[in-house]
Amino acid sequence: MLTAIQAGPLQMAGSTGLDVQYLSLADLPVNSDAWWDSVLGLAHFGLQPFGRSLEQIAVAEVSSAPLADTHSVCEVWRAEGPMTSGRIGAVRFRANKQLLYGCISVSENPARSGESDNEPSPLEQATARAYTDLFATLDAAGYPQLVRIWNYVSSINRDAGDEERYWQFNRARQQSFLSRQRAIVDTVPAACALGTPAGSPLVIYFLASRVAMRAIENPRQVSAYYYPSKYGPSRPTFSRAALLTEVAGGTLLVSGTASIVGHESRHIGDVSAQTRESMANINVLITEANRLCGHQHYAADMLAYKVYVRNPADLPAIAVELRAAVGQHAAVTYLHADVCRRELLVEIEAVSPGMRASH
Ligand code: 3EB
Repeated sequence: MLTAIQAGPLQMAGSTGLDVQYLSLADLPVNSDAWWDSVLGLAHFGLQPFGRSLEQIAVAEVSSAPLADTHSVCEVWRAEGPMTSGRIGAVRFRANKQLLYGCISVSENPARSGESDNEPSPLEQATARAYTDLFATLDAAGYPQLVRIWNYVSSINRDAGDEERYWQFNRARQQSFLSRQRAIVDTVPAACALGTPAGSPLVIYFLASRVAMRAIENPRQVSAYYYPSKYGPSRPTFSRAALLTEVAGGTLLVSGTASIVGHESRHIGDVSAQTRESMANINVLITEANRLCGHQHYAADMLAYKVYVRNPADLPAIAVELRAAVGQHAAVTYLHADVCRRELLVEIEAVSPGMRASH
């Protein structure tokens, strides 16, 4: 009787909720259709290929190694079905009624050298191609609101011509938003942009929605879309966090967050202090999210974290600070990756768990 009463409203609340799990390859079931039915998308992190072909599931393959005993980590996004899967251009996607997960991998074409003044560099061309197909997918599938984008750019700190590759990525990204008549301030998606090993393709995965999300900025930081031009001629197009509305599960998605106050990098050379500053920024975003939703719903110890570490030797120092900030129970996944400013040693992103009644 009690179960029957609870099943009604709780199932409703959970019908579009979003959840994330971090699993090793060995944890993925081979023969359980039911388990895969509620997978919205998957991102695999490791130097080896994912190695399984799943017809209905879109798998992003990111060549960043986990800094743990396992060779790979699977980030599994879950939502309630029914779901449909498909492909538009180079994007693979899977979607339920309100949310779409998509991923894309584009190789840079070195034959198009980009040496001449007018021709976009290979990275800019790859970025433009990826975002063209990404926006085409949102239009065709009907999920207009970009919520969160993960960008993995090979050799992100390397100089190319007289600028950094991250600057080229920023130019092409901003241009892609503009050419689609999309906003490049205020209502932009949460995001991150990390460096992968030389020669890796550009890998992008993303979440989009049929319902609105709230973009959140950090009062301690200048919005990235208003950074001064010393950080590159084209500003980065992202918000500090995205908050899905309650109908979409109320999930909080915190962008890649680093040791930046105002617009300046802080604590150069001190990885422990950079970790503390990054967590101070995330705590401010949690406070902002609670203010927007009107009650104390989000807390640091209930988020799941992904931590990008530039130098693997820094892992112990980072882990000490992180546990002090988030407690022993929060899920934390460490990955080896370059952060987009050379002086930044660590970057942290986070997701609130789903509010789903089941699983
Ligand atoms: C920063 O706050 C650090 O270019 O998409 C964080 C999150 C960073 C997203 C992006 C970059 C991006 O500026 C770097």
